Order: sequence, then C-alpha cells, then structure tokens
Amino acid sequence: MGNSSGSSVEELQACESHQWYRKFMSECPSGLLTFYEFKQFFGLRNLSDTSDAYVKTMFATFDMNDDGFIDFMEYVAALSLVLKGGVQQKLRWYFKLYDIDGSGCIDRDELLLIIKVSLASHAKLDLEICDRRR
Ligand SMILES: [Ca+2]
Ligand SMILES: [Ca+2]
Repeated sequence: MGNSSGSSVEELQACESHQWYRKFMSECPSGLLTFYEFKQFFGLRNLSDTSDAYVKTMFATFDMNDDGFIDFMEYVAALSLVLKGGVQQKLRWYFKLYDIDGSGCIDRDELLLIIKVSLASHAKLDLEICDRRR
C-alpha cells in the first residue's frame, strides 16, 4: 500500500468504519449479535431460502470462534478486512464466504448460488428503488 498521508480515500474509509462501529454499539449494546439481529442490522428482511442460506454463511464467516454470536471484536475484524484489507486478504475472505461447504474449492452448485443470490439481491434493490420513487 502507498504511504501517501491523508488521502481523501483513507479519510473517507476511516470515517465510514467509524460510523459502522457506532452503528454496532448503538444497535447492539449487549455486544453480541445473533443471526436474527445480524439480519436486522443489515436491513435484510423477507429473504428467500437461498438468500437466507447465503446470509447464514456470511454470518458464519464473521463468527470466527463459532459460538453462534458475533461479538464486537469479530465484527471489527471482518469490517476492517472488508474496508481496509489488501486484495489478497479480501479475496481469501470472499472465497471463504462462497465456499459454503468449506471444501477448499467453489463447485458448480456454490457458483450457481452466488449468481442466484446476487441476482435476487439486485432485483430486490431495484424494487426498493422503485418503491421509493412512488
Ligand atoms: Ca463469535
Ligand atoms: Ca465448496
């Protein structure tokens, strides 16, 4: 990474991550997010079975010690990786996210699921945008 100090992108990212930390503290004062709260947190409602399975995998990726909760440290670790991590780190994280059965490779079914979920979420986004325009 370059050492250009005070670039606006870095400032923006720092500001953005600060907001995410505050969101966690205000919406989750107990410091532990359950799967249900995780969905609420990201505003994920009325998910199809496919999307729900995907979000569950995402939750498991955040929940590094597999205790069924996302604590603040796990949240910060995942967030800082997504916001500030290098390309390699991000790729590894996304790979883990998409390799649902943890086999070490992304097979045809997993690839199909990724496509299905991203199409579904785009469709949902379009719907939400349409709703707002009304
Ligand atoms: Ca945990
Ligand atoms: Ca796999």
